Amino acid sequence: MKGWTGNILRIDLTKKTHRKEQFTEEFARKWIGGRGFALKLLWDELKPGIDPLGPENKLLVVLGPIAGVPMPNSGKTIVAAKSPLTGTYADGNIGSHITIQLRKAGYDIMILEGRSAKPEYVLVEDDKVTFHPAEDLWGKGTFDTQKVLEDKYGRTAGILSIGQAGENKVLFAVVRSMEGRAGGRPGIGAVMGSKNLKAIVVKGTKEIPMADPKEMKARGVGDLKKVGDMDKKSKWSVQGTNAVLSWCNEMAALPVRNHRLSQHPEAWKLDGQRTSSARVATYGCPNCTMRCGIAIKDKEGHESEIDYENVGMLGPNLEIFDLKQMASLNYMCDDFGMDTISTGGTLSWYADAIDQGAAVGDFKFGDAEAAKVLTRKIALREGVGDLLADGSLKASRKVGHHSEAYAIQCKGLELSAYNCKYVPGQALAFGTSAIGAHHKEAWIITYELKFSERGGYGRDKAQKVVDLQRIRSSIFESLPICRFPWIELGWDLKNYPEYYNIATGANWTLDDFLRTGDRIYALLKAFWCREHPDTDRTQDYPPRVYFDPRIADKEGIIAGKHLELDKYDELLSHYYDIRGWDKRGVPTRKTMVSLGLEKEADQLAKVCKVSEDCVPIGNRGV
Ligand code: PTT
Ligand code: SF4
Repeated sequence: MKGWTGNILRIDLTKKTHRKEQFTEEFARKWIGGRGFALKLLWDELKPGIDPLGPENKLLVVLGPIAGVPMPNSGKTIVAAKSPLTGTYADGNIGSHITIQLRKAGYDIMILEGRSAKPEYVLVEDDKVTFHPAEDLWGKGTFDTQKVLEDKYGRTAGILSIGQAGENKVLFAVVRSMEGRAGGRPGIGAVMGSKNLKAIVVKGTKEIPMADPKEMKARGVGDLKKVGDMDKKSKWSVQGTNAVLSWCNEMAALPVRNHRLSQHPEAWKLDGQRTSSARVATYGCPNCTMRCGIAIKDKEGHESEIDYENVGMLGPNLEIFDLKQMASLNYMCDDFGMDTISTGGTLSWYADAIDQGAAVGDFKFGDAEAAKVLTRKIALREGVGDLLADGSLKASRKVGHHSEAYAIQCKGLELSAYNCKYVPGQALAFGTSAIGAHHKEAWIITYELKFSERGGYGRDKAQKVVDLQRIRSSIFESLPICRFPWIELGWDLKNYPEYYNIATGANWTLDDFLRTGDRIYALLKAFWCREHPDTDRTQDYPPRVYFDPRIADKEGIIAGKHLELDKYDELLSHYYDIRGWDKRGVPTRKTMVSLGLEKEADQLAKVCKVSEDCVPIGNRGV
């Protein structure tokens, strides 16, 4: 097998054993790598209904055929498990030296099973696996943990770690790597913590097998330079991801005050120009010539990387417009190892619930000092932090008083920083994202607001969401590789099948990837259905408050506008038609069989009703 190492490293944390297993070429060609591998393995190996924080859950670190080789932006790793936040398959895409080191150690997949009796970290050095006590690291933040392990194993060792949030099983704890990287929004850090696993360290010395190593090297060197030059010319990484903040504000798509507003006159204080001027360092992933991570300092001098999602959710969404205060919250999330998006979304829900009289407390929008106190409490699960550490949906269900309506989440995962109260296509993208409301599945907002009718429900939007889910699931999450050269610089998509072919000796076209993307998306949704057998189309709705005329903006370019339920439902039906899913949003047997998922359709049918075929849109009666 060329391109893939063909090896799985399976580590049992309970028994302290490990073994090397092989996967077949058929498996590799059907699922590519990254998300594809992780999804199929978790589908096969996890019994439906298991406790995500129990020892029976598995933590996967997964690569693919061009991960870690010197190709543009190929330093990404997938971390995956069943999520404690959403109760379904979850993954995150994280830049890390582990991408290169694990491949050089001879593996594409690492599966961590069971649970250590005491805090530990695992060290993988080629074929050797050792278990080390981590009591001295337990209770430390991710910055210190990274430093201790780097001092011991070197700057280029592959290191993944968790902070106190993961240790305390905050349901939106992330895994961290290097100075600035964070991945696994739906609680992959909590799964790692539940296994008493503080860190994973990998060092490898082998050659990564390639079908055409000469061509790979020549193409890689040339393309890395070309992407770097394109970036310099376009100046994209001068402001990086936060360039989008002022655009969102202008377009009335910014989350302000828990999405009750979509614009704010003070938003400029946190825009790309301000964050770029405050830059004290630049971070990036391995194998990248774009290096988009802008690091700034807070008042105490703590340095952390800010990206648009972090700024949007910890800034305007909480009505905090002081750059240094926002930077403090960001630093705390990074050090505790906690997702900035869900932290911001849960805190804003809490301020809203107090405002609406649903919860008792003294936290208010705009109170940065109180937000910092609460952030610490969440990470340590102290006092009200214990409630908030379960995320906005679970917290709202405990608090009651209709506060679930303004928990800004889908399938339990808080929305990334785009206010969709009058952006139906992006609302559909969040609603149908099978891992919960993450923009990485389909970011159609720029297409929608630049090239399509604002507020319209045209079928083109459903098609666009499907197209993006196809491309992202198969190419970017499964090779896996960073999508920014394509999104931000217009680097041609056709490069990726070419890289894949050079690595594996295959002869794939873009269409082969798109079809695999459909297979992955059908199994992703089937995973959700298997875990939630009574699922229905309302699980693919955006937050209910978007349909409520009472929260329409009072002024500005979308004054009085909001989403309309009957039209959204029709758009959702178009989406299901394109996908070949029934009116509940469950993939039909016919669709699954056509994608090579016959066995999986049988398995799904044991717990959830699976329709044979779709009902044409006119007969749905929605
Ligand atoms: C990603 C999500 C994002 S997406 C952001 S900012 W973004 C937030 N970053 C966080 C952070 O930082 N610290 C923290 N404690 N929590 C954070 N939560 C949020 O997590 C990231 C970049 C970015 S920056 C984006 S868009 C792109 N995402 C990619 C993706 O998803 N797939 C892909 N193939 N390529 C991508 N390239 C870009 O990578 P999750 P990273 Mg992350 C500090 O993991 O779970 O998917 O959540 O990976 O290495 O840090 O790079 O405006
Ligand atoms: Fe990492 Fe940014 Fe480079 Fe992508 S563009 S590989 S996120 S540094």
